Amino acid sequence: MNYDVLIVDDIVNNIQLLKKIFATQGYHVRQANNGSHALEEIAKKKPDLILLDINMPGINGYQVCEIIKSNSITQEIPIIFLSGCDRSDDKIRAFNLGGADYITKPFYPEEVLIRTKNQLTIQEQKKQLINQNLSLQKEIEKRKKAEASLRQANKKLEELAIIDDLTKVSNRRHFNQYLSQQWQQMKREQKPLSLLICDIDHFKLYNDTYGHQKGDECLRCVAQILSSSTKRKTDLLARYGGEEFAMILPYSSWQGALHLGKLICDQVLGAKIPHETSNTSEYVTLSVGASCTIPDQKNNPDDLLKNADKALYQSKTKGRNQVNV
Ligand code: GH3
Ligand code: MG
Ligand code: MG
Ligand code: MG
Repeated sequence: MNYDVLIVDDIVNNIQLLKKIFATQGYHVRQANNGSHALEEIAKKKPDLILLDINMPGINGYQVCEIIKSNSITQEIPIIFLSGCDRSDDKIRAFNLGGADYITKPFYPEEVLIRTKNQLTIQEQKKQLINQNLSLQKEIEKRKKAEASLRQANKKLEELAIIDDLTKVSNRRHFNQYLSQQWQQMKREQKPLSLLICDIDHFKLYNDTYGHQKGDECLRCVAQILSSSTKRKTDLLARYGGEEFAMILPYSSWQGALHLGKLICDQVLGAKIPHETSNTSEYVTLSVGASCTIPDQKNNPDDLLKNADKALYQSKTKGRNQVNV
């Protein structure tokens, strides 16, 4: 590689000699006769390596080194001191200032060449490491992003798998999962678990009168009303069947379930969705069946469902638009 080496020395002979040896290696050599000249050369173009004399008129080599090392742009340039000062104090000072190597004068040209090559190789390896590190970091970033979008996609899929397409409330599958989960939880805590099954009255007639599309709209509207009436974080509303919804109400007594059942009947009626062919009301109404139990060994979630179904049947036969338990 065509390295750019800056030789800083106030003795022209030294420079000439070094230039000769470096030329044999194909290095591009620049020269400076004193400290400030050296700094000018460095500012013009950053060299790959600096050979630095210590004793020079004006700024000495130590000071030049300090200036180079205190500048973030130039601090990585390897500096080899080349000096007549041969006391260990001088060398220690040079290394403390960040010098990479130290050669004493009079020097052997071969030694200077080898030490220069060593420093250039070290520098090359450092650059490679930095590049490897950079591309590794880029790779890590890329993978992190890919993982994040995968997680997001998975989350979306999981959500879709438990949501009813039409009404956007939980689907029957999620209902079943949640019911057995809450059954176990309430069994452990010995707390009541309530269930509401809500069935839209005369919905077949509604479809026959207004069409299937309006029927879908009505289902979405009722789902919305029911959804906003569930207050606790642990409550779950699901679409249980065609025009049937169910609510799982952990920690809710049968009085609480009845109260909520009554409330949603009132709210659906209060929404005044016209239903001219219903013989219950001129608006869409809801019939609700409620059940409640403290789970134990003797009963199971199916009993809770059966009881709510029986209560719903009562609501239907007693005239609809009501809740029974
Ligand atoms: P009842 O008061 O006894 O519950 O009478 P009903 O007509 O509501 O009950 P039935 O079980 O006879 O009819 C339910 C109707 O719900 C029939 C079916 O076409 C309709 N339905 C079920 N799922 C959907 C749906 O996704 N969209 C629409 N528009 N209608 C649906
Ligand atoms: Mg039904
Ligand atoms: Mg119905
Ligand atoms: Mg029915």
